[in-house]
Amino acid sequence: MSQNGYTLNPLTAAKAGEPTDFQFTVTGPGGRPVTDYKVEHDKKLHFIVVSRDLNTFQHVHPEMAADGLWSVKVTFPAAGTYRAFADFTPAGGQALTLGADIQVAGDFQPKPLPAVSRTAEVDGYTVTLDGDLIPGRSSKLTLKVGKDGKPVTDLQPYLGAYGHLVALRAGDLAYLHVHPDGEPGDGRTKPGPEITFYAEAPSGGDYRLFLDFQHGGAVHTADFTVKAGEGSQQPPKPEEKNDHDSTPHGH
Ligand SMILES: [Cu+2]
Repeated sequence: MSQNGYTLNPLTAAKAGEPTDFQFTVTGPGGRPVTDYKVEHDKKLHFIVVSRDLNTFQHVHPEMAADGLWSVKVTFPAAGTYRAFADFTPAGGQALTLGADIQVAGDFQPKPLPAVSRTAEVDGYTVTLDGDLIPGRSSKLTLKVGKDGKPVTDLQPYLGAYGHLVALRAGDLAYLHVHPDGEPGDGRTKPGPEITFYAEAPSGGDYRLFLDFQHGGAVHTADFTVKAGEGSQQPPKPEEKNDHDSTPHGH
C-alpha cells in the first residue's frame, strides 16, 4: 500500500453488481494528497482493479479534482475481495505502483485460477501467447492478435502503444514490471499482428496476464494464465536455440 512515503487510500465502500463512483487519494511523504503527476502512456494515473482470485480485470482512468481526489466509475461484478493498483509517477519522483484491498460485501463464491493456456478468445479475436516467464530475469513475451482466422495488422494505438500488458502473480498479486518493445510511430513497430513485451517474473509459480489492445474503435482485453519456472518452458525454436543465454535486449 505504501512505497517511498506514498500511500493509496481508498475512500469508497464498494457494492456488488452496480456502478460505483469509486474515490481515492494518493498521499505523499508529507501526508497530503498528491496533485502533481507526470503523464505516462497519455494518463497521469492508471488504475487496475482485479478480483482477488484474478478472474476479473479492469483497467480504467480516473479523473482528479484540483485537491487530489480521484474518482472513477467501477463496477465490482460480485461480492468478494478485490485488489486495486494505482500506477503513476509523482512529479519529480519515481514510477510507483501502489496496491490496496477493497472488500465488497455479500455472498462470496471463490473461483479457481483459470487453467494455463496460450490462447485467449475475446470479442471475436483470438490472441496467442509465445514466450515464457523465466524467474529472475526479463522474458520476452509476444502476443499475436487474429480475427476470423486472419492476422490483425491494423491495431490502433491505445494510450501510446499497440498494447498494454499487466502481469500479476497468483497468490500474493505481486505486480510485475512490464514494458513494451517499441511504440507506434517509432519506424519499426508494426500495428500487429504481434505485440512484444518484456516482463520480469520475480519467482516461479502461476501468473495471470491481461492484454489490452484497441481495434475497430474498441478496447479488448485478452487474459492468460501462465506458469513460470521449471517445466514451463516451450522447447526453443531452432532460430532461438543459440539465443537463450543472451540478454533480452541484445538482439
Ligand atoms: Cu491506464
